[in-house]
Amino acid sequence: MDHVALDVSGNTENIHDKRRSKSLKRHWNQLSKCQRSCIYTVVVVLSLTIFYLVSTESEKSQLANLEDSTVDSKKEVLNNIKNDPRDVDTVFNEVEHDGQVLEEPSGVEVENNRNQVLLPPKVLRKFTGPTTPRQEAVVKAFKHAWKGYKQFAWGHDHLKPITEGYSDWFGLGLTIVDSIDTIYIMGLTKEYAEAREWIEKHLHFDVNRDVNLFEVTIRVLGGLLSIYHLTQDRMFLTKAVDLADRLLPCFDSESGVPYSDVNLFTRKAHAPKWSPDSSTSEVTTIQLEFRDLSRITGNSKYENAVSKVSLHIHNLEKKDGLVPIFINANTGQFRSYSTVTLGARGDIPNGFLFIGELLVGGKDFKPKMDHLTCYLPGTLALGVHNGLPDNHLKLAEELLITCYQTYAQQPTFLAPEITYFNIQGENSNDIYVKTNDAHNLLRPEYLESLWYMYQFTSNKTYQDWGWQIFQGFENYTKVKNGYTSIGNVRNPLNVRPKDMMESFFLSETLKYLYLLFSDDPKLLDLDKYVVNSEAHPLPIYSS
Ligand code: DMJ
Repeated sequence: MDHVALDVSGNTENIHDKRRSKSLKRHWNQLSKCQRSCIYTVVVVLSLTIFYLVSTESEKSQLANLEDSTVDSKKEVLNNIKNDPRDVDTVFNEVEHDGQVLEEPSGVEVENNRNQVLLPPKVLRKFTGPTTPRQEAVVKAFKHAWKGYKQFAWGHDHLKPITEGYSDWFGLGLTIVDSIDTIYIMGLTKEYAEAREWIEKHLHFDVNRDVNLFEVTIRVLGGLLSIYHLTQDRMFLTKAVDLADRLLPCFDSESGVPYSDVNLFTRKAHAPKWSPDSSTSEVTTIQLEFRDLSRITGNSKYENAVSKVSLHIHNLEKKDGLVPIFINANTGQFRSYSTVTLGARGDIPNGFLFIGELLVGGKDFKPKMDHLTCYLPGTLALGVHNGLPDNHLKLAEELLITCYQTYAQQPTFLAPEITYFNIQGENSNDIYVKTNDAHNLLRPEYLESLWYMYQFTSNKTYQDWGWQIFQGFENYTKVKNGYTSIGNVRNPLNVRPKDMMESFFLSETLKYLYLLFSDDPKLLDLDKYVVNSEAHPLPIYSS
């Protein structure tokens, strides 16, 4: 038997090599055909195994490199796949939407810890347009409003439909950004293209203007994030990140409770001009948007800012668990003796349940209910759906009836801004409206509640109530160039049009009506989406 000698001398190397090769060749020739085939097979199998092991290692190291770099879309998708229970094909297919290859990101910075980037549950779905006659009527209303806005107020915040003009509050094209997800959900492709193009080309945030943190967060940041999730179009995300970075200085107060206003260009934040305090509801209602942004980008700074506020307010001392309406950003304390607007309830002649206000730090009760409060039945129902006690649903149903009365008792079938309740039992009327409170701003809160309640109970009466209210809007607020707020719901002969169509009419009011009239209970699945304060759906994350 030959052996291989270890030769350390350079001179003899070639001779040994030749001998060894001759000897191997002789052995090979002596083998049978079958033996040679066996050896071939073993060599091929071994080579394939080695090749597989080497390429797996190389892929692992590529992924590790990605984790340290600024993201680009393909890298992000690759990375997200690691955290995503869905299969690779599903995720990649979703990145191409409706045959449109998605934008490369520009300037979206993502923090290094890529493991923090979470994909939401699979929520992408196609919205193909109205399927019921009532939905068709709502889409027609939307198109009418959009046409007027496009003609007379394009790129401005709000349409003034009577004087054929516009009004600018923040100068951010509010109506477009606020309503683009409604457009998408209604399946309006032409309007979607117009809105998307305006946002891409004209929505810039380096404007030397003070804006309100809450309003811009719920309407603009929420709008951008929502449409980003619905379409996966990264152009919207890029804009959202830019905006959020300009809003963040609001949170740089001593207490962490945000200032109410910020200049988007100088990024200087401050309290409102008329008061040292921020509004408690405003500073606490901007959680979803900032948390969502941290989940998408992997940058925890947005979530950190808002969760600090949440923790702070939870830790403050409260009376019966209720909080006053003002809080100081510097001290982090509630304003003494301020009103609690959502505080108590009492029976009136026909036993309607309502929400009143506690004044002077909770000492006096005022039987007054803003239309804004009619969001509460829906929120209670959502709570029950997510595990809160069942008796909250009973409360929700009763409040829903009371809010219905605020519409049904007016000859226009439209609710006033504020309703008072007769708790003295002086006459047989349950409710009354003061002249200064008789306006209707096309608000959505009650329709929002009807939609939630319909989602969870399937009670078609709620659809019918929504339809009655929609007829009220059609009869008394529809004008030649859109829809207008009105000054008096009590007089159908003179509703006193106020010449203003707020963005939330398209963002919320018409969206909730469209959803309410759907025959598909999962058109917007409340186990997959959570809806922000301005009706912008955002995905629910598992953690
Ligand atoms: C909207 O901007 C939002 O719903 C906000 O939370 C309250 N006010 C209006 C609608 O009435």
